Amino acid sequence: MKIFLTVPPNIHYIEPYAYIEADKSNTIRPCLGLLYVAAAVKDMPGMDIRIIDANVDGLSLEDMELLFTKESPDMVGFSVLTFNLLNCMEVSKIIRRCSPQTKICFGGWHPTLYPQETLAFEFVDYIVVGEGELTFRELVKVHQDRKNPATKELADIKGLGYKTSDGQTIINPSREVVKNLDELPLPAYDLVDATKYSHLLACSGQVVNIMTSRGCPHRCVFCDLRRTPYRYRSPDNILREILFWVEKGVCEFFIQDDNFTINRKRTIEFCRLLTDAELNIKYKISSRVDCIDDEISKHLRNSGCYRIYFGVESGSQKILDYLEKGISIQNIKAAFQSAHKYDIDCCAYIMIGVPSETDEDIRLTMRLIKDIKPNHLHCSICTPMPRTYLYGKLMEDGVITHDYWLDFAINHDPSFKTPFASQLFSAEELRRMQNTIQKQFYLNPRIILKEILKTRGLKQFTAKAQMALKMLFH
Ligand code: B12
Ligand code: SF4
Repeated sequence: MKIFLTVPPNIHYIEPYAYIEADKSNTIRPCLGLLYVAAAVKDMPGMDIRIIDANVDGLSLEDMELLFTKESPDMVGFSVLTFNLLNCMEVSKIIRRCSPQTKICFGGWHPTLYPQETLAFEFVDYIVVGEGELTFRELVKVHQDRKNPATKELADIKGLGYKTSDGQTIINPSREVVKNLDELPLPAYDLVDATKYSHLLACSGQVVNIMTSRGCPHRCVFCDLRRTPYRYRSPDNILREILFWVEKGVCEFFIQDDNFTINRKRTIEFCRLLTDAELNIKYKISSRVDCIDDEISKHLRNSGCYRIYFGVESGSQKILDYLEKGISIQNIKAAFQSAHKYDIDCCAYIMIGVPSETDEDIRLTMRLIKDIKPNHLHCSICTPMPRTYLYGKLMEDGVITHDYWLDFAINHDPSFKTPFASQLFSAEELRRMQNTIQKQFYLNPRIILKEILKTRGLKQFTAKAQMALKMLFH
């Protein structure tokens, strides 16, 4: 069976909440969702599975058409976020035209949030809701047994959405999450050329992304992960993945977890294991500020951690409380102090435009940034994302009067502009503030000097200089 798991070219660009210049020059990462799904099926008999990443290989829609016409795969899978939905649809339309018998399957966050609406799209045959490994394996199995499986066979697959022969859309009961992540095979990196992926801010040539946990017990109102079942891989299991890469000459990793240090015991155990293995690797993580202290920082540093991305969000306690971050300004200061003490770079994610946020709150955020001295800064605009708690609450309170995300999920309008949530500032004002904050931060001589000192090679220097010029003249 021939399966192409596909990353579409970026044709449509829906402005996100991130700083646009940084977002557009975001270095391309392998899509871990697709690599995990591929790993779950690649050992099945007769399997010919490929990852087609249009962005890394510079493939246009025309290239895609040629490829799908020539290859005519049995199934194509996409990892669909709300923000790349339109791109996935463009390619799906082409596939339906040039290879009508190919089954098209949408998995990932968007179909999970909007299953009915996504399946209703005429070019989508299947959707997978939630974690995809087991559901996709079962779907592939019934297709291996029979090219066009009977409704009865599809009806038994938990987490699957499908269409009956008379065009009805059916969403099966959901599948429980994978409890023991150690049981999952490692992502199928053998299906991509990992050397093609790098990162502007990385300190070596090649970085491999790994995910060591899923879900989050915390309750930040803007986040899709709010109070989702938290599970984590054991330190031994993570080390196995790292060793696999070290043997291939990779020495830098990005632990992509939303919050790597939630479980203190696991963090320390992992760091000890890594330090004892003397692999001499570097890695970076994201963490909550209340999950870092001197002991953790010391272990992280000793084992090669060189940067922590922190969700700081705001310098105003009132705003932190509104966001239900569950942290204090004191937690933020202590975490940065501790990371700096152990010479770990810190990146602060901050947010402006939170409903009810005033000029004074933003001033407090800027003052906090001066105090905690991050090495990097990402300023986002608060955005009620589809079906998040924040979005629901603003609808309940009558601040959002029309379910525009549902509308987008149904109509997929390419001219859609993401609305923000500020009751005080317009979208233009927020974008202006975001630009000013980013520029002021990165055009500071202390930051420029540090960046130059850390730059490796002409290629990275040119990339950073281009980014700086874009900021200056934007
Ligand atoms: C890493 C990451 C990124 C990376 C890489 C994204 C990528 N292509 O993988 C980068 C930095 C590029 C990124 C960018 C953005 N991201 Co992002 N990102 C994440 C993060 C932290 C982890 C994703 C990940 O790798 N997970 C690990 C894998 C294993 O899990 P998974 O992707 O969910 O895949 C599983 C299932 O979903 C399913 N599945 C997934 N794909 C498929 C495909 C098939 C065929 C099947 C069957 C199943 C299946 O099976 C997988 C295995 O169980 C998530 C938060 C999170 N924890 O999920 C946010 C998240 C996905 N991002 C989000 C957002 C909003 C963005 C941005 C808009 C942010 C911005 N710049 O302003 C952009 C949009 C980019 C774009 N245009 O597509 C939202 C998405 C919400 C939504 N409604 O779509 C999330 C959920 C964070 C949040 N706000 O809560 N992101
Ligand atoms: S922002 Fe981070 S800590 Fe908060 S709910 Fe999301 S993943 Fe958890």
